[in-house]
Amino acid sequence: MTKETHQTTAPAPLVSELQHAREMIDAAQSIVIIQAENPDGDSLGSALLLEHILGDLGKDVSLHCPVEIPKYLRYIRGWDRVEADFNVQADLAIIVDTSAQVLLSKTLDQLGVAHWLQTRPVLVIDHHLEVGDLPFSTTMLHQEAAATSMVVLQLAEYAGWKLSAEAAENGLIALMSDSLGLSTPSADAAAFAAATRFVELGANNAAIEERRREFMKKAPEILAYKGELLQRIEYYLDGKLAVVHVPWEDIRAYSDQYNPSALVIDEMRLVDGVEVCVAIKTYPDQKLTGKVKTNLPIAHDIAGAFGGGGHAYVAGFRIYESYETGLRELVAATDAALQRACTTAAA
Ligand SMILES: [Mn+2]
Repeated sequence: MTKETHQTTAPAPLVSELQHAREMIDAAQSIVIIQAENPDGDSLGSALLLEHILGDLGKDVSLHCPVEIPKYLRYIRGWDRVEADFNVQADLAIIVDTSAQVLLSKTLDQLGVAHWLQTRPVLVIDHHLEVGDLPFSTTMLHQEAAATSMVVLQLAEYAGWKLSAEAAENGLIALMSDSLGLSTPSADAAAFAAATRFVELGANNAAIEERRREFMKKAPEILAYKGELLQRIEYYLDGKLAVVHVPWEDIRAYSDQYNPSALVIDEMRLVDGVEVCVAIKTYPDQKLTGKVKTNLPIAHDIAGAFGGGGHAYVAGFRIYESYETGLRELVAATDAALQRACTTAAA
């Protein structure tokens, strides 16, 4: 058997990158871990994974995210340690799971934080390979992987840092979250190997899933409301575009308990012929937000037509218009994006 077959994680980033990241952490006593303003299971799980590892190394660690951790992520133990305040006493910042300026604008707007980031060491640990556009200099530790927690795991194994069972649990949560339970195209052998490693170190996937489900439980009236929303879905462009409208009265009545669009948007994606799903929420001041989920990689394209953005399959936008006008523009933007996708596929 060759040595490679024993490799338990993805091809390592450059050893020099790992070494540099390790030196930065070794040199710091107080470390702030930053999540961008779109926290998800990977960013939160990876932040907590790092918090446990660095805490066990004797570091003082604080967790920063400029927005509240969404309710659906609160099955992840430790979410309540994440603070909106940025600890400017820290001597190192680690940004997890992003290197896009637009996602850090709320952090950069906090008093003194932009200056802090321009003058202190900043390490970015990420699994997106796009080159970032951060307005301050950073050291990157990144590689193509199914989740940021896999890159953190590599760093820990390289540096010889121990992972407690709590650390491993957060690493597994991050990985399962970004890979939708190891079912996305990014879930390669390295992702399964990392999952195995986290389980060996004490993570229990069934227990995590049970907690997550317990947290997803909803009141009977929410299920009834879901039935109403399902009745209201409308189809355009020969059934390729599915739209559901969530007016302000619904937001006011239900959103404390459950995000209305999250109740139905994934099911809309599972309808024959549907390529694009949009949940439009309308607010009293004519603000209108659109959450876009797609089966073709055109979500960012559609959101971009409204000045919004996001990822290939999930994106969002915000405009100030009436519902009727917004809907008309959405149909046109979706039609154009679908045509571009067809042209690209045919080329
Ligand atoms: Mn991620």
